[in-house]
Amino acid sequence: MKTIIYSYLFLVGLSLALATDTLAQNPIICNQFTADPSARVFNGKVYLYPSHDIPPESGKCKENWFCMEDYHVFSSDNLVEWMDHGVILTQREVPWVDSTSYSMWAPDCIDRNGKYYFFFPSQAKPGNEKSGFRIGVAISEKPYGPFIPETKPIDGVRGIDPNPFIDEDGQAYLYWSAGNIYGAKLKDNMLELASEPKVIENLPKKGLKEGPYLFKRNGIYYLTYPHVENKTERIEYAISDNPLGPFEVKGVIMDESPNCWTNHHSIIEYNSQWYLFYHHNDLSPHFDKNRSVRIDSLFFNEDGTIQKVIPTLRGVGVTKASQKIQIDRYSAISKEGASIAFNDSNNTFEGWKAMFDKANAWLMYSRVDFGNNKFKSAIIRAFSKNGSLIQLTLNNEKGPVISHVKIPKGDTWQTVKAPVIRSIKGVQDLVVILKNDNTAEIDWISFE
Ligand code: FUB
Repeated sequence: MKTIIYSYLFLVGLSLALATDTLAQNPIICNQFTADPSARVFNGKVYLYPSHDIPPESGKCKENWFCMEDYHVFSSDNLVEWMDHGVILTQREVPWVDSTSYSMWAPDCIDRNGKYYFFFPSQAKPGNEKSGFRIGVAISEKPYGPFIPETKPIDGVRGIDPNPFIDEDGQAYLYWSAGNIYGAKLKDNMLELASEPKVIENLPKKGLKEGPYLFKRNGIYYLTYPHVENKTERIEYAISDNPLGPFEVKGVIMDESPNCWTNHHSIIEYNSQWYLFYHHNDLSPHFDKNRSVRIDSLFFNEDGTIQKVIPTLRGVGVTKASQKIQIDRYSAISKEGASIAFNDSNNTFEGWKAMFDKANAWLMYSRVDFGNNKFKSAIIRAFSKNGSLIQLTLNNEKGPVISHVKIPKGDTWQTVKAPVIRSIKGVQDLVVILKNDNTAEIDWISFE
């Protein structure tokens, strides 16, 4: 799968935007690993502050463990195209951080009085009783940096997964985890605690809790957190009428994910829709410490409770018909004869392909925007050893046919064009069906 990511390289004061392809499906960023997504809305845009997993190199990081040396920030105004603003902070730049620890874990960011406060955990330099995981702050005038780190971590805080929150009355709070979830008031300078840390009570007693994320909606404080109820983490929530509790546990937002021990999330409202940002190890199926950020829509019930979010490959947002539509990020799939696989299992950043091996097998990819254009051709990048016939329909596999695409037999990938046989307007669900008994593999589909 390909994505459009704009990377900014700051070279001698010159910023250069690089376009690669990243387009709205899950995971949202496919040219690097990203985890622990803290999403924030600043000045009408969504900013994403994830952790940056890297593959552990021997001698550098502990084997089979997290390896994280810096942070990037990404932004988007449609949740589909993400701009990578590059590295905003590295372990080398923070005076109190042990720069050999590769433990720049889950961060978060908040704005106050025109400044952006980036909270991050890391291992403090060894040698005194204050080493271990501490939480520090770096400050910027802009959401995308440059961030200047404070010389010392926050006094009185030991742990990981910082989450700042500012209430409507202007009082700021900091939440973090260290087995339990802790909370305290912050001073207006956002750099010091204004109250003693307190364990947030009434959360599940058994099983690790971490990654707190607190938000307020209609006067209710929602404390959301990954918790190991069974074997791996699932995302749960509790509510209160006070930011420091007592909270009442309300339920599960996302069930345990197969193959990935951790989950970590944030929740935002953007353009009148709520979203859950979370992570999974899509691009690293055999090593769950190299994770990737996903987004799915989140809905509330009338009484303020949260509906469970079922993870999808399709993710959120609309894909333009003229773009490369990665149908392997499907919304629905036939019971048999269709599957997905990596294009190159040795380089998962090359994305996925859809595979068909039975007549009438299909995949549906929802929300393709055909606009008002009269598209004349469908284009498919495909591979078919013995030649195959692909039918494109709208809505479902029995819906109106928009194109018949003949994939000639061959030993290599081919880009094949076929006429669109009816006018298509607006946002439509696209269905791709194999119509004969030969096999076909499809990388992407597009319209022109
Ligand atoms: O990313 C490292 C750690 O994994 C985070 O701090 C936890 O929340 C878990 O996601």
